[in-house]
Amino acid sequence: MFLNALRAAFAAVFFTGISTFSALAEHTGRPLEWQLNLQGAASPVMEGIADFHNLLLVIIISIATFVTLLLLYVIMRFKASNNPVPSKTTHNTLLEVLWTVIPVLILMTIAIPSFKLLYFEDRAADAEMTVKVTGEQWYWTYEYPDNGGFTFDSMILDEGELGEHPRLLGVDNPVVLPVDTTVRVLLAAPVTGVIHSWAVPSLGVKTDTVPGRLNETWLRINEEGWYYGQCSELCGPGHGFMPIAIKAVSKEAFGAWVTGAREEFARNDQGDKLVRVTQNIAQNQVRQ
Ligand SMILES: [Cu+2]
Repeated sequence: MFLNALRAAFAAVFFTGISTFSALAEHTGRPLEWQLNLQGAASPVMEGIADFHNLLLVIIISIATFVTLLLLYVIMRFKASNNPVPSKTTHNTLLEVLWTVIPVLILMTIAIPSFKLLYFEDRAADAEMTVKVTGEQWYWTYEYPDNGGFTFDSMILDEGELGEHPRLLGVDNPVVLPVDTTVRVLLAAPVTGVIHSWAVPSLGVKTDTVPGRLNETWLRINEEGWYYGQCSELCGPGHGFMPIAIKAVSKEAFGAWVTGAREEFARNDQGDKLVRVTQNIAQNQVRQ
């Protein structure tokens, strides 16, 4: 408890300085130990989110500093010993106009880029390919309708199989996507299922998969590499064990992967997946 409070205080103090450099932060595609601030941006949407976050931080800190200094001044200047005869002023037109107009201007400064970003994130007008994500209990299924329509399940790796993947974030079948390609992502869950959320922080994506509804978002990955995320809607006992791993590759490598994947997943026997989900949950819960 105390440690958490200390950590929060530490974060608050150093947040300002570090976030100034966040625009320069290298994207890692994964969380780092003792990380402060957002994960480095690897997509146009996440770059927009990071810039907007930094703008808000400047505004928030400026307001908090101004109010604190004003309060200290008033406390000292108007305390009883310094100000024995209190003023009976009740109105000041200029001041009242100012404290109405200035907040309105500040809110406009926030609202305009906020709505611009919101609509930019909403959907891609000119997507080059589509991937469908289905939130299952408790793993993800991916479908590539434009590339031959193959489907596969993506399950968490056991600790012994992790290799270079971070703990609880590695999967057996990652989502492979080409870089510099606008990808429309359709998201759903089986009607007998529950709500999940498909979230990859460094790509600025977080959209719910809702039973009986088709949601849409998009992403465009700037660089090759691995990008990790997690289900971000509390969905049941397997919620912490359904990671998302995206492997971003060149367009040529993606073409080659599609050719192999169409064959591999055409004869994919998924009969044992319920058994695997149960095993994954049991093993990971024991470890915690
Ligand atoms: Cu979940």
